[in-house]
Amino acid sequence: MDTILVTGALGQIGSELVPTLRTRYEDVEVVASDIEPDPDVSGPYEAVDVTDRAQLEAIIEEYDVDTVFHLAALLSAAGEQNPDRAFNVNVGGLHNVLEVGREYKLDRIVVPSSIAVYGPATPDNPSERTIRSPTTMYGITKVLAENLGAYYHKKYNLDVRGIRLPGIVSHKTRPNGGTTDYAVDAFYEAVWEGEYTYFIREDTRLPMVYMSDAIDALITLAEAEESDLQYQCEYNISALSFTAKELSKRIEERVDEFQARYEPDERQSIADSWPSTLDDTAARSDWGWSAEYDLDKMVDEMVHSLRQRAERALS
Ligand code: AKB
Repeated sequence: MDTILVTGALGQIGSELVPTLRTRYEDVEVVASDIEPDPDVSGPYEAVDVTDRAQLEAIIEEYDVDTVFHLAALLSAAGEQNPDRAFNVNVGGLHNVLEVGREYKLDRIVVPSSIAVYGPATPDNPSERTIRSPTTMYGITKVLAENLGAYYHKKYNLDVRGIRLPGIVSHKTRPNGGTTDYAVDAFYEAVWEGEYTYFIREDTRLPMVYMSDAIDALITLAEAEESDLQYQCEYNISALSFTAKELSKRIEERVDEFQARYEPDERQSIADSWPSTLDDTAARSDWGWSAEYDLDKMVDEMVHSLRQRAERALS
C-alpha cells in the first residue's frame, strides 16, 4: 500500500478514518476527497464527485492510488428524500470506482455496506446469507453494491471488501441523512440543550457500533489476507444493540437535567425494517473482529468529549 484515496472523506466516518490512516501508515500518502471544493482540512485533499468517472480517474492517475476506501454515499433517510440521487451516487459512484479500479489494477477497494440490506422479511440476528429484502432505496443500493463487489472480484479478480455497518456513534462529525442519527443527536442535544426529541419510538432497538471500533473493523478487514475471506462486502459486525430508552437512561445517569421525548416520524418505518442484532461469527473467525466498546464505555466517552467541546466553545 503506497497511496490511499478516501472518498466521502468529510463525512462521519471519513473525518475520523483519514487521520487514523495517516497516523497508522506514516509512509503511505492518504488523499482525502469529497464533493466540497474548498474545505478547511489538513493534508492532501481533492474535490471529487464520484458520479463523474473522469474526475475520479484523474485523481487516481495523478496520485498513483493503489487502495481506495470508498465512503461517498447518501444514507437511508436522505435516500428516501431523493431516491434518484441516492441511486446515482451509491450505485453510479461505486460503479465508477470499480471500473477505474479495474482499469488501473488497484490493489484493494474497501466499500462499506449497511444493515440496511436487510428488510422486514429478514429474521432477527441474521448472518451474511440470510435473506436481504430492503425496502429503502439506500438498502437496495447497498445490495447492489455488495453484488457488484462480488461480481468484480469474480470476473476481474479485483480485491473488493466491506462490512455491513450498523449505526455509528461518534463525537467528531455529526452524521447526516441516516436513520440511526438519533443515537448521535441525543448526545449533542443532551450536552448542549439538556433535552432531545427522538424521531423514533422509545422501544426502537437497533445495532450500533462506536466509531473507534468501526474504524478498527474497516482497517483490520482491509489488512486481512485475501485467502482468509469467505465474503467480499457482506461481513456483519456486531457490537452494541440498545433501545432509544436504554440510551436515554444511560445519558440521564451522566447528564442530570436530560429530558427525552419521542415523536416518531417517517424514519420509524425504516428503523422497524432493520434487524436489532446481527450474527457476526464470520467476521470474528475470518479476520478477528471484536468490539472494544460496550454501552457504558461509549456513553462515558461521548458525554465526556462533548462536554469538553462545549466548555471550550463557551470559554
Ligand atoms: C443509516 O441510518 O442510514 C446508516 C446505516 C445504518 O447504514 N447509519
